[in-house]
Amino acid sequence: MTQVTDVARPRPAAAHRPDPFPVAGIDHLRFTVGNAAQAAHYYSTAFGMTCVAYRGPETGSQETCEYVLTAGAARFVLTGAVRAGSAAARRHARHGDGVSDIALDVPDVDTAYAYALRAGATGLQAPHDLADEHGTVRVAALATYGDTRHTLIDRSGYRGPFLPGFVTRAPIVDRGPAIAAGLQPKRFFQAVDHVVGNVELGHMDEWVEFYRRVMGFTNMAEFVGDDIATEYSALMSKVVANGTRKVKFPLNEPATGPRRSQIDEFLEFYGGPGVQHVALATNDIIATVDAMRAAGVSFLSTPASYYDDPELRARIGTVRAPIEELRSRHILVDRDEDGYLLQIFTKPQQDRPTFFFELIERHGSLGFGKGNFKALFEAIEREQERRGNL
Ligand code: TYF
Ligand code: FE
Repeated sequence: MTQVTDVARPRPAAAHRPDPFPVAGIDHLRFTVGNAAQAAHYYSTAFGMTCVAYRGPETGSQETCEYVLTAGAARFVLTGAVRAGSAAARRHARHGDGVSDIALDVPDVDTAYAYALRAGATGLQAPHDLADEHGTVRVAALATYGDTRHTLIDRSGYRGPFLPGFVTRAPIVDRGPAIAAGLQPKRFFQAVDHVVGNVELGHMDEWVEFYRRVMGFTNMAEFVGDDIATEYSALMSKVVANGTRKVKFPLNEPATGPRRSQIDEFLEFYGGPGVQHVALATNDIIATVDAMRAAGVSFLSTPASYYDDPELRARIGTVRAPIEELRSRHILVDRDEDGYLLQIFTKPQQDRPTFFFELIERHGSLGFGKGNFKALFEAIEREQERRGNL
């Protein structure tokens, strides 16, 4: 079977109007968690990530312990509070585990920051240098929805393991034997595909407008409008992306439906707007799901009837694996005019019913699985019901 590779469809840049806020990609995602030492272990064992850097009390950082883990181009920073009453401890007390920072790789931090402030963004940290023996990094930070931030980073002048102050750290587990035995893929995923924000009722368009005005992002076609919202999803959703489509931010707000919106559940338990899910791009979702399940990660289940639906079967046509292989793993399929995608969603990743992950394997499709929204939202609602939050 032919493998169609992920086709990016960059829009031609307007030559006369250079992008004032170019974003090259996501530099890292920071998760502020209750116990970074244990989270680093989870992401190493269950997500196949590699610990590459660390900073904490042993390296002169008194307030937090931070572990940097990578899988291909995806980089997570896990931050835990060391001291009672510290900023990280206070944040965690309110929100629980979650994404506190979607750090963006920008070529010119000062220009981007100045432009963002003129466009009405809230500055959290003015541009400044961080330096050590490996070189200099330029950083600044902007506020986005809730208590989430965008750190802006230009690391072109740096060769260290992560950022100044971090030291190289050996991997937490040796996955070599499992990889050699064919029990685990070398990488479970290779990049962050998209990062989704949940915002309050009536505020989605404001945040779409924020990304348009501040970062020059544009709307992608995929959205959940009124029609779908009232029928079953109880949410509205729009997607904004940068010019290259490499950075994609869907934004959700609750809608009034027959049942309590999953977005309202998030907002209540998280204590406000925040990152709902991160989609991780994999080139072998079957191997990844098998490895993650074997390590104890739980995924949402899909009724067998989903795979028997003749309409779905006709629409998706032939994909790279037999449907049985997808059905047994609860992997969803969607196809649009550009190609198809395979996707699956984990259950919430912490005690609160808030943040979760998606795995996505794209074969041409630039969408988000619109054809799966009904089945997906029904699966989420089954979980909400089990928690007594429907
Ligand atoms: O990112 C997306 O748009 C898809 C579908 O609450 C989705 O992953 C949309 C809203 C939602 C959960 C998943
Ligand atoms: Fe998604």
